[in-house]
Amino acid sequence: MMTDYDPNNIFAKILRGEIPCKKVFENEWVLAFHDIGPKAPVHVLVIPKGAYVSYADFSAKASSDEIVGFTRAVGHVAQMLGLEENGYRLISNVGPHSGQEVPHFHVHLLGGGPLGALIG
Ligand code: DGP
Repeated sequence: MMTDYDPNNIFAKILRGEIPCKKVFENEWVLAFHDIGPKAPVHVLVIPKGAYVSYADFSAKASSDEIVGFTRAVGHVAQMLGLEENGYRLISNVGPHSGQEVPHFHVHLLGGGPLGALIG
């Protein structure tokens, strides 16, 4: 299922500054920005700066520094946005069954209000 990285995907264009985004946070490892079609009061996407198609690709190929940098940045963004107090949800879609639209690895960070049960 793992496909080659398409350097013309939308998030690659956002990373290159070719398409604008509402930036929330950036460091050497990640860019975080508001989703164009929010599914919760707060809906932010966190993407690594490296070229990875999906979580599967990222977890297999990224360096330990990138993985730690990304993981910490997701936590930092959640805290920055004030989501720690009442909680939030992290989702990463991988491949066609999940409905992954954009083939650049990303985590959806959803919160800011009750989200409803996803599982259970
Ligand atoms: P996924 O299905 O997990 O690949 O989610 C992709 C998300 O990306 C989806 O929630 C909508 C969002 N999205 C798509 N195009 C753009 C864009 O140009 N800008 C922003 N900010 N978000 C986008």
